[in-house]
Amino acid sequence: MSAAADSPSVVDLRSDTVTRPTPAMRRAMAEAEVGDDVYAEDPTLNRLQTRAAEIFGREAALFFPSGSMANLTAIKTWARPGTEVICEAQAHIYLYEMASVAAIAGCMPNTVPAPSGILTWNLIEPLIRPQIYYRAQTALIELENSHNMHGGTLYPPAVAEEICDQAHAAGLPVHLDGARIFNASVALGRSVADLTKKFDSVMFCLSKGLGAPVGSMLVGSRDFIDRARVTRKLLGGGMRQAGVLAAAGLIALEESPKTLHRDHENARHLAEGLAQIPGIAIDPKKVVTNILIFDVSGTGRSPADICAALAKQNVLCSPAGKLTIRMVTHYDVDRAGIDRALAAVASVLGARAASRPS
Ligand code: TLP
Repeated sequence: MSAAADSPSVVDLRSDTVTRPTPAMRRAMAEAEVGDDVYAEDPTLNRLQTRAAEIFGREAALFFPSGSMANLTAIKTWARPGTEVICEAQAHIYLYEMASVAAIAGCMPNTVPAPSGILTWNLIEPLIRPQIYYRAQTALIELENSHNMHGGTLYPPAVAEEICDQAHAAGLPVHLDGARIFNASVALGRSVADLTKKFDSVMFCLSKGLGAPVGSMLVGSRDFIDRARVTRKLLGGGMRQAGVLAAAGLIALEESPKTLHRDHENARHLAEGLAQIPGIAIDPKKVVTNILIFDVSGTGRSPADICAALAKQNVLCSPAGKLTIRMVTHYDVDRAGIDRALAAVASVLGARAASRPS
């Protein structure tokens, strides 16, 4: 796949993780001032962490090689082995992180499906275990915003705030998987600091829509981040001259949020075009960020079969479920690329192109 994915004629909609570092990021990486981060002596990494904490209005931040490791570190820092973590039934931590919640943190995920992936306190409260010594205890609640496998859906800020308030009243911390919290911020017109202020810890990714080659961050209180640093080292995540990565991360943090609205506009345009192709079911109004998940059961073809046929036309995307396909927009795919993808889907499904190139 990689040779094809490298060609400029390929429209790669598999994920926003495929974005390449910009020329400015590459320059900054080459010139980065570095030191040994296990001694906390990498000046560029320290700058990134300080800046991330500032942007989120928190005391401290910590850099990670991946979002999965940052989520696991947060879970392991908050929750002892033998306790439970409440999350939505299609949460990334539950479906796509190698069962690390159980395998490494020693916790049991306690899941509940939620409409559009958006939990409410009413859905969460019945999952909290009674405080009886012979019952496993609830240790943490985890939310995901935007919600990946529900198509980039968003928490109404009041719903997330109520969950945090009620959880705190019940003595429980709340961790946010905010891999794409900047997409949420742009779509909702609220700052990331405002959207996340009630969470006890927040993970966000530099390496998705923000375009950095590597990196995710945890933000929280100084005490939490100090403990998370210990957990990260325990997981083998102590890094040395990570400033070469942080240099790209700093640019991602400052510059990339400004252009995310284009990815959202492209996603809506793509959804509107797909909705006109017979056999595809998607409601474009529900596409509010950069992820589309659409049902292809009406085509009589499997998602894998459609994705394979699209790959032959240089359009890359992936099955999301037995009946669905996921496409993700990002800055390496422009409007012309989106229109090429639409034409390819129409041709693979034997329909007329749903959208003229703009
Ligand atoms: N998501 C990837 C795949 O793993 C599905 C993608 O292509 O979307 N939280 C959320 C909500 C994510 O979507 C992801 C990655 C992660 C955490 C993990 O980040 P990484 O890949 O850096 O470990």
